[in-house]
Amino acid sequence: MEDKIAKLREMIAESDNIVFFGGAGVSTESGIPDFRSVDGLYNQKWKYPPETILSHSFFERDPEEYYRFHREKLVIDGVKPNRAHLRLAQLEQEGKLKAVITQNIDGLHQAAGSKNVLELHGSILRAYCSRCRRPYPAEQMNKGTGVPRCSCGGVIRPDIVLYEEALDEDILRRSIAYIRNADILIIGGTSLNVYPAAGLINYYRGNKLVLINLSETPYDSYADLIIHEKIGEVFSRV
Ligand code: CNA
Repeated sequence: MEDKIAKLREMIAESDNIVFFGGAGVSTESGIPDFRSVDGLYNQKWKYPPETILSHSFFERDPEEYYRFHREKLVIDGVKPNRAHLRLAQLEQEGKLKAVITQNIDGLHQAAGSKNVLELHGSILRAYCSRCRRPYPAEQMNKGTGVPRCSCGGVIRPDIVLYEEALDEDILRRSIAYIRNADILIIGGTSLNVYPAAGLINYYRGNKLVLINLSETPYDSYADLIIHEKIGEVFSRV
């Protein structure tokens, strides 16, 4: 572990073109459960699996149940950025990190001070009407009860990409460009199981692919440096 941290520290010191690509594991140390860890959302008792509730067709069919899950499981009071978010923001300020590409929907990278954050799956901190697309403050959607409705009668929805929905093409295109041109690509806190996001790794052309994840991923053999440790812990030391 010491050797690997030292190696990563050295790599970071030498580069000014680092790109970070992360997922739910980046926020678990802030108290937000991920999907696939033992205490993640997939292993909790709920009427339907999270993938079903967080799908476009389920949202249309049963917005009431969707919002029960959304408010209980996705919105967590008082969460703060952890050492991984904070160090990434600092690396951007130092001119070393070009972009944070995240699958997370919690807004914690921006809360930590990161400016160039590409949110592949949107954010629960934004809301809009699913019928007329008028924007709404997220507060009302995240805190209220029942199904929030627009003055046009449409259901207000979070600005997140639900399962069955397409990713924003512009964000995807920009993410690919950052990854393709990166000197170092650090991937962390993601099981690399959710596509098309996980496929972004294939656009990297360098030889400094760093993977920081508690559990194994299908891409472990691609990594030039692999660290199976807590990501907040790792970033506090580099
Ligand atoms: P995932 O499939 O739940 O995988 C998370 C991975 O992170 C697992 O492989 C864990 O082993 C690993 N992990 C957990 N904690 C740590 C830690 N402290 N340090 C290092 N590794 C850790 O999540 P993915 O992001 O890969 O899956 C994509 C989904 C999950 C996206 O659509 C997200 O929107 C969605 N999600 C987001 C949040 C959030 O915004 N915070 C929370 C839960 C789920």
